[in-house]
Amino acid sequence: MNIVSAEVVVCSPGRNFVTLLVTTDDGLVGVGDATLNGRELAVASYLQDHIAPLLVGRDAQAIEGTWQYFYRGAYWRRGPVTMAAIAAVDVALWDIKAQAAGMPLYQLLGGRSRETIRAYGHAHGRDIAELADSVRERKEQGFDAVRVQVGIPGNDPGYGISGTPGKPRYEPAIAGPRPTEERWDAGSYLRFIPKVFENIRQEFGDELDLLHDVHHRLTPIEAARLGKSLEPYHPFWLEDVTVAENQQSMRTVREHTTVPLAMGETYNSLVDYLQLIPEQLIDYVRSAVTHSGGVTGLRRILDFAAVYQIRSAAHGPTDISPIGLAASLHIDVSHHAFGIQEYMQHEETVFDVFDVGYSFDRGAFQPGERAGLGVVFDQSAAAKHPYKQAYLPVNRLRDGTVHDW
Ligand code: KDG
Ligand code: MG
Repeated sequence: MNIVSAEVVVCSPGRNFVTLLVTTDDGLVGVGDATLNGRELAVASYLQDHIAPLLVGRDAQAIEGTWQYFYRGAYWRRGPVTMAAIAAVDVALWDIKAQAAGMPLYQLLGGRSRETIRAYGHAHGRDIAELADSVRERKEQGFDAVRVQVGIPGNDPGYGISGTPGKPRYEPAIAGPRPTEERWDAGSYLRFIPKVFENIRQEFGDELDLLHDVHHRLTPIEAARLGKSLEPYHPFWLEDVTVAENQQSMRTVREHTTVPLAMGETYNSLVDYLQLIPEQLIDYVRSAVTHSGGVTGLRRILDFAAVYQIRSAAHGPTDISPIGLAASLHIDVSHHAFGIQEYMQHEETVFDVFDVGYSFDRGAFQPGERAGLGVVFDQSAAAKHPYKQAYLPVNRLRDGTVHDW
């Protein structure tokens, strides 16, 4: 079964997505997600200009060989652009293989390891009262694990907070010619967050799992202090407490707190974890199929993590398209090392373009029983939503110094 065409579509049904469509000589079409938030066109060009011409004529069944051909064969390995492009090829080929086999992808990945896929939802508010309303809403939807993000008094609405009153969703990538800017102050953040956890625990009790994303903003010793101060409220995890490049930092955090730690949404391969995993400096890997070389790349990471009792927690924000999310769900249901799946719901317009076979009910997913990945991409619907330039925000300290976002 040979590949006869590989087409890249960039569309924006509410937000930007990069989709790869791979067609075989017997008419099967596999889809892959290559969305890299705020840098979409770089991956589109990588796929269009450097990968698509080499894909045509290759054996669609040779997934591992094709993965290695684009990973090793390019000489320039790794990096978010390369690995998102390889991910899209890999997922499209797995989709084709499972369609050809007439079974949902998870069956090819070994079949079920569990009955349902537990997901955590997002809650946010400009203050604690608004956050509590948002947590209540998630509980009513059936979530029993909720990520809590809140505005810090005296600061602009920052990471994870919708600045628009009444806007239920937080979408960080804002369409426009330049990034928006936010301001950040670690001192007021560190003083306020324990009060937030205290209030939310008081109102919602001990059973609800609470997660929090620091988004790389603290120094290691600040992160250690945050962890210690939150221990009485037993968070499910703290995510990205410090910059992800220097893995050594996580040792300082680990030595000071028993709060579980999650990291990895900005990583793109197994080798990014060569210190964090064997030294057991984290409890959850946050890699997504879309940003870590596809089903093939992510399964390698999870097999390695499993040796050290570290579990998966696939990144699932709105910038992972329904194709990337579906691929994740097939791994979630089949891999032994599953921990939890992030779910930041897509806007309804997204489903005009992506017809999905997965389902979500009362805090849990099912990957669906359609053959393949289970997602059908509607190219004519996509054409009605052209690409819009959009950027993630830039973060600054109070004095204007650029800081980690
Ligand atoms: O593109 C960046 C977002 O996906 C990221 O900021 C979301 O941190 C995030 C999360 O945990 O979902
Ligand atoms: Mg995160």
